[in-house]
Amino acid sequence: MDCDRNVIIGGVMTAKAIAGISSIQMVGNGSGEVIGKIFKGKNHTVGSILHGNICDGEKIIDEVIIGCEGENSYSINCHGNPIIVENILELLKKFDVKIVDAEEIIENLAKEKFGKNIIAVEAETAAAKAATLDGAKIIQYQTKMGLLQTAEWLKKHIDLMHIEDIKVAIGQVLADSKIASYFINGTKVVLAGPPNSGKSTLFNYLCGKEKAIVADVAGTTRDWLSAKIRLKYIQAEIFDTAGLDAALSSQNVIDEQSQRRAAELAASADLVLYVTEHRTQNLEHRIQNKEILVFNKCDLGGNVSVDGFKVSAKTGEGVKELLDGIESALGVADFDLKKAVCFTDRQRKILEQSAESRCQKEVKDFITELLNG
Ligand SMILES: Nc1nc2c(ncn2[C@@H]2O[C@H](COP(=O)(O)OP(=O)(O)OP(=O)(O)O)[C@@H](O)[C@H]2O)c(=O)[nH]1
Ligand SMILES: [Mg+2]
Repeated sequence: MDCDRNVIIGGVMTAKAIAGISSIQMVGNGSGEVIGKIFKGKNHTVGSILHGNICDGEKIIDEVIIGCEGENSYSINCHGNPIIVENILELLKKFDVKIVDAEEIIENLAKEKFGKNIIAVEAETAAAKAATLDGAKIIQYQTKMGLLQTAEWLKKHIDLMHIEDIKVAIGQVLADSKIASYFINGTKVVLAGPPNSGKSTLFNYLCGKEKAIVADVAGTTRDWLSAKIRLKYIQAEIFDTAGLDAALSSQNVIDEQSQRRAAELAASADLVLYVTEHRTQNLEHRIQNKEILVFNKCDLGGNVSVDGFKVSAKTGEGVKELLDGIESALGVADFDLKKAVCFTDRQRKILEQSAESRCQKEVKDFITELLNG
């Protein structure tokens, strides 16, 4: 998106919810004149905070506090009632203010603030959406050190480096970025395994509520369910799926679909918890890579010969260890937050392309693109 200062943009910066106050931001050349036409109160100067009314002609819309943050940047802090907010936005439209979403405004303000440091500009919007505080910290670190520093260093020294060493360095950044993305975006964990093994019971235990139907009947779950849970370091979206059973695939259209969906979800997961009964240890549908084995119903006894987590979704035994195991398997438990990582699709694509490069010159061009946009 280009930052055209001659178009005045405005939008709501606070979440859409019932709230005491809302904040509407307006940026672009001529914003001050718009404020002059709709605000009745003291004259505004840069840096001032004013109390007064937003008016449509003689009609008062709301009593507000206006922050004059720059010559062409204003925040209108009004009451949070959505009708008031809507009325102010409608009024702004009358003065040719283009209403956009908060992300576009943040990006515009960041472009103003950081100019050509595109990584810092991208960081502003990405950090606002980060799923955890550590995720936001990782992003902020990339704007001065981390990715910025690594890219600048590579650009400077690339001609003296062997192409294979460059690829190893870039490969490391990409591998670390995958783990960083769990802090930034959260992770997808899928419960899969044979029917009746206790997947839905475990899902409910992890969510802390009876969300999924549980029954002592194989094939209880057909459509998948998901819920977001907070682990020690990251946020995870967990999915409960239909029990995997080859015989069900050809039984009828619904079972065929639920089998396919379960397999697709498992394939797209960051991590699969393969849940099987402690006593039977049915490993027929294992996903092998990116999975951990969960031997459920350990309260009923039995011995396990394979590595995995012994749990009881009924009593909660072993679940804490399982949760720690999830974060260890994803690599977040001991992840150094001060690593160089990429955090947008643009950055990732450029790094992936540079890792495929055949010569230093090609890599240099990609790194220049990474830094300059
Ligand atoms: N004793 C014991 N019973 C359990 C445990 N976990 C689940 N069960 C029981 O096992 C039966 C099946 O549980 P579900 O959670 O519905 O199993 P599921 O894997 O979701 O089954 P499908 O949806 O058919 O694939 C229910 O009767 C549960 O109460 C456990 O840890 N211990
Ligand atoms: Mg189920």
